[in-house]
Amino acid sequence: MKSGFVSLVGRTNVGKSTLMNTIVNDHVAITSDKAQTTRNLIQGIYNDEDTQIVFVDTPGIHKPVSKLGNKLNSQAYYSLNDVDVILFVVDASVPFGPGDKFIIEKMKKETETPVILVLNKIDRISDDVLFKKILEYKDLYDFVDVVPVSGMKNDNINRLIDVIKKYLTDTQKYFMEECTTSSPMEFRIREIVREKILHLTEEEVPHSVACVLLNYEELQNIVNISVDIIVDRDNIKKIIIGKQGSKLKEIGSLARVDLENLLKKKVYLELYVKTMKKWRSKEKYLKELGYDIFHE
Ligand SMILES: Nc1nc2c(ncn2[C@@H]2O[C@H](COP(=O)(O)OP(=O)(O)OP(=O)(O)O)[C@@H](O)[C@H]2O)c(=O)[nH]1
Ligand SMILES: [Mg+2]
Repeated sequence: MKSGFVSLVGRTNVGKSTLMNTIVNDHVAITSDKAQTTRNLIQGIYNDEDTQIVFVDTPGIHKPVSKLGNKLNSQAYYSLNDVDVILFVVDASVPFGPGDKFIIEKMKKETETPVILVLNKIDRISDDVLFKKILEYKDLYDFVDVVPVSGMKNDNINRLIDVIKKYLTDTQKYFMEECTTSSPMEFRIREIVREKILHLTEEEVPHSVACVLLNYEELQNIVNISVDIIVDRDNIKKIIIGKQGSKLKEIGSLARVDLENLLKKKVYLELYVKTMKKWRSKEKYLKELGYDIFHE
């Protein structure tokens, strides 16, 4: 039996959460094409006959413009040294950028942990381009290995797991085998609602949204759930509600399908949209909204 912790770090949008979901075969972290989808450290647990790997998904590292932004970065850095291996995930279908360079410099300064370069989204590029990418990245850092994958298409994931296994140092199980994540149900519920907002709105909306679980009541045949959607401006509130409530209705029905899958029961979901000015820069609200649960 081998076990250990592995963190996924990289720029926003490179596909860290998608990759982790594929590895653990469950939707434990929400994903979207918007920047900064992940806001917390999220553990995804992988099991096979002789191995347990705890993956730690992190918020994409970026230039912070608010207290929330700072918090997200500090969580990502925090996961560099407490793990057996780091997966540095890059999007192989876009050029190497200042964001990647910034993270490489950070890793050079702040960690001795082995780093595997994961070239993701190879479903979007030719073998020729992939070969060039490998050469381009190889000399930038002393990576212990390079593994091209497609998290979305489940391509070459077994190879990645085999490589990770070489660096695991523990021999004990941390979680029961049925667990795919350590996140509390309350967190998973509000993240599902936030994911649907990310999917159904445009770029300006997502960053100003946080979700809070107001009520969870499990009856014999149904679960009653209410979630507050907190935004920092009234015009964002209008966008989320939509014409005659149409957008909010759409968000609600998509979220309900996922919640019913998660809870294996019928769900009655109520959503309320509220404005709370500048919540992203108010320490107190960040705490209330659950943004430092791994730091205390
Ligand atoms: N074509 C392709 N798209 C992918 C792949 N993996 C992820 N994506 C897409 O890339 C976008 C970002 O994916 P996420 O998994 O949310 O990215 P992330 O790195 O977790 O982003 P942050 O949480 O913001 O740091 C989504 O639209 C995914 O569907 C892949 O292997 N191939
Ligand atoms: Mg993510």
